[in-house]
Amino acid sequence: MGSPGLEGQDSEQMNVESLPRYHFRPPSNWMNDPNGLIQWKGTYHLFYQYNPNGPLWGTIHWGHARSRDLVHWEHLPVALAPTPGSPDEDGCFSGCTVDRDGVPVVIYTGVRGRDQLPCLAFGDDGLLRFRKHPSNPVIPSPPDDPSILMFRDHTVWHEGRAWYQAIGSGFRDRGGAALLYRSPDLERWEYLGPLCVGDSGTTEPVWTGLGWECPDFFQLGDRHALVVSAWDGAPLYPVYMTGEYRGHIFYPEVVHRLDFGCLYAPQSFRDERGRRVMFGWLREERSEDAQRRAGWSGAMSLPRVIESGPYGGLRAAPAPEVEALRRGSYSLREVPIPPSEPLVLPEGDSFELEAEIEPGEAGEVGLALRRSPAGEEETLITYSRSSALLSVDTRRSSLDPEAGGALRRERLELGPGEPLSLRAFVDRSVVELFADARACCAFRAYPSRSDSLGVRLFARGAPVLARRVSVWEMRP
Ligand code: DQQ
Repeated sequence: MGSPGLEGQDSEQMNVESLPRYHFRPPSNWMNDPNGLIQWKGTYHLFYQYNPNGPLWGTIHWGHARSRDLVHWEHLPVALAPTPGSPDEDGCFSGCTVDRDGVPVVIYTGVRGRDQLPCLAFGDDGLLRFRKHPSNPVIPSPPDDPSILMFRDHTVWHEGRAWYQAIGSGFRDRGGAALLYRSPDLERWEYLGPLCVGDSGTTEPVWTGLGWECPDFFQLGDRHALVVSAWDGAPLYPVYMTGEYRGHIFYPEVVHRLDFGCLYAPQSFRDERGRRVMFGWLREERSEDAQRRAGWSGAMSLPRVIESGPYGGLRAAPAPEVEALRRGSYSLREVPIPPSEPLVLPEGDSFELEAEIEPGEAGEVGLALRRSPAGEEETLITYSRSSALLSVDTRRSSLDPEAGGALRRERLELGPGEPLSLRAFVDRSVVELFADARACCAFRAYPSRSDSLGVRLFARGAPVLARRVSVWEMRP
């Protein structure tokens, strides 16, 4: 698999080579959270936080795209823009869309000065034009409690004969929170109390931050899940909690990071087939200067289908529709890999790799991506069965000092004899890794060399067995 033809290579090499080819993003400028996800009369709508005026965060609008298959997207005009002199004059922050008796209604956070308050907008049938509610904000202030640190972002659902929404928040000295409201019509809201409060004092099993951004609350089988983006003054990571929802309070039983990479502010929706489909914002990991020079920032994850997993966990796997982008497959079976001899796979910067590997009891199995011929640049994914740790190391992904880099680790226990199942989606500067659909890590790598295209599987310490390896080039 060669690198595709590149335009404008001379003017901005890092820009051209890092721009993803099959992950969604607007043609230029800044993008962050997915918003307002909905399948409306068959068509998927993806809105997103967007700055039409530049490649860094600011003047936040709602960008818009639609798709018939979750994979091929059509860009549409901006859906929501700040209205001067109104409660959203400084920004239309994150929110969601619901169907109120055949009318698409957007609930978002309007920003004016220091105020961040819930606002409504009504869409036409194509979701192309939105009319803002004349009485915005529909909740005039946060609950009267001086320990409330923040109040923004919305998850809305219908239950019994009422609408409910939870708003992202946090209590000083207690931790993140989702505050619950009820309404007969989405326009008049009554505060019921916290749906759930985190605990900023604990680090086990996962610290959930000082505040929760972008709450997403839904039922999955006989349990409920609350997904929040943990925040401590800056974005940390997304966390999911599963547990019981009883008497308008959510009692988490399992708490876990949803993704241990750069994914943030995920949002999900139930599609017409009944699937829970999620998108998340893939943050940049290079310097702000590099983003400014590139003229763009942020990418959307692939659509992930969320299901219940064992022990109250969640499983996330790319929607099967993504397979429509595959072409030219390459596959191998039952290949032993000794520590002295890596298994060299086809080169590329835009592909999907699926592997099932027997990691052995001793040593490590690894996958090197975006490797230059002599290894000056490489991105490493390793797994050790004995320590049950999956690592993603981008510290040597790039020789460019502005490219960032980190070592990330997540626990991943495999059952006795269970092989390691990996799926990696490489899309220039974007990588999304799914390990057995249980541990997910989206991350960014910005190799500076045009020959950093090598891909190899390797063993450290003891031989491993690659039971099955497939690689597909991915269509833009
Ligand atoms: N992004 C939005 C906020 C949200 C944050 C602003 C999360 O609504 O809290 O762009 O990334």
